[in-house]
Amino acid sequence: MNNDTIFALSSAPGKSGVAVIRISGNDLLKLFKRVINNPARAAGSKLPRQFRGRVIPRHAYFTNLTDDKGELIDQCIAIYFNAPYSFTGEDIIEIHSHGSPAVINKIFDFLRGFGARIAERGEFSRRAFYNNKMDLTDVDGLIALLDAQTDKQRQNALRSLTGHDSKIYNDWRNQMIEISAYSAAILDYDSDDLPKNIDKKILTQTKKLLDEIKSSVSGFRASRAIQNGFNIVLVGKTNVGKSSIFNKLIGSNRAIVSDIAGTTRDVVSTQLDIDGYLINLSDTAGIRKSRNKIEKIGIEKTYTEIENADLIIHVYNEVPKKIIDNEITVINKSDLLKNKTNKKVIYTSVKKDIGFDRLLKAIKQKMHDLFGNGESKITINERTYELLNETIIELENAIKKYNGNYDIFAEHVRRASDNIGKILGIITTNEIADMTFSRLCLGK
Ligand SMILES: Nc1nc2c(ncn2[C@@H]2O[C@H](COP(=O)(O)OP(=O)(O)OP(=O)(O)O)[C@@H](O)[C@H]2O)c(=O)[nH]1
Ligand SMILES: [Mg+2]
Repeated sequence: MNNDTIFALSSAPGKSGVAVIRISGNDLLKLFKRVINNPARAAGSKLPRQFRGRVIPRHAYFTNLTDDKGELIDQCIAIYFNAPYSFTGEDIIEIHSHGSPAVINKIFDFLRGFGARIAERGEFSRRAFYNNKMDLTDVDGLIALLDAQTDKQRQNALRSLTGHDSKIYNDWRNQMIEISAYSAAILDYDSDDLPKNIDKKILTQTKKLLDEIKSSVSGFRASRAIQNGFNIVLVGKTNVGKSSIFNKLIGSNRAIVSDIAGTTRDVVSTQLDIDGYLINLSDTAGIRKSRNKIEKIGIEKTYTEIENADLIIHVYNEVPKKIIDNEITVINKSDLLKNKTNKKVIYTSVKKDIGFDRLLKAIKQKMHDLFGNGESKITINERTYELLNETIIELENAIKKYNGNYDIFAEHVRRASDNIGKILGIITTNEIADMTFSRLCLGK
């Protein structure tokens, strides 16, 4: 791996109060001494003691940063993090300058003068990974945290960033290594030399592990819904008031409403935050037999939305014969109805603003059912999901083929442990690492 000196703007690009430029490399003490060789004086305070060659790590130095010609670039704060006590495990310098594009460019030029180069996407984290500062699940957590929009996403991301998930994975992996070592030992050693009933014990332990991993994976839908949003789709016949309800729920007139049946053609979607959960709400074309080419395409799209939905809000204008269990059944235009006694449905009226408290409550209840029961103790993404499923298959095969075949059993358990190793990045192919780091932004 390269360990030349890299730098990047770690704060958001553009104009800001303060910009943070981060530099990582092998030995940055000389560069740091150059950065702080012109101490600045904070308003109202004395000039700090002149720097006498000894740099204090993690200390904020206020400095007049100058270029080669001695011209002032900006007044900055500079901090030195000595290896290995830094994010990347290398020496790191942080320069906090004024957040102006002109200043930032000038500092970049200054750093290039020292032979440093701009970092690639995710390169800081990649270095942290190769210096054993983070494993891949920590990096997954970091990516999720930077993407987090809602409080729930923040909580889950932090949980994996702070090592909670790697602890569980490491525990699983250690157990598998132990199981496969014992099963190999059964072949090589006398039973007197091994713990009592070891054959039964390893089988029981493997089954227990399998159950635990399976139950974590079953929370994937919830995990994914937290990360990508919970998909709610409004469906029903034309003209029942789907677009009106959509607008009501989001509090703005995004979707076109008209008394012409077949108004909505394209799917109209927006995101909202309900109780800290990210919701993707979609309004769709009303379902009816249509000869209109465009409307037909719209209706096709409705079916696709239904397939990807976590929750369907089915809108009618009168109580249908069959109420579908896992949908929310809404009877809209209830201002036009006399009989409103069915307990299984929610009567709404956009016109009279009736029933939306109940609808919101029902949505929350459905979300609670999904998240409350299923939410996994680990955060699973597409990458880890695939590897966990492969782990499950290996463990199932191990148990299936157990029957005294300890070498085959050991081999399957070992393969299962390799998959967990891949999740952690202990066993890594460059592809996995590349895919993960390329999802990070510059400066991370
Ligand atoms: N009386 C009454 N009229 C309503 C209510 N909700 C909607 N409408 C009217 O019903 C008509 C159809 O509403 P939309 O929201 O466009 O219905 P839609 O289900 O989206 O229709 P399509 O997009 O064609 O499938 C409009 O004229 C609305 O003003 C309601 O609660 N009561
Ligand atoms: Mg509509």
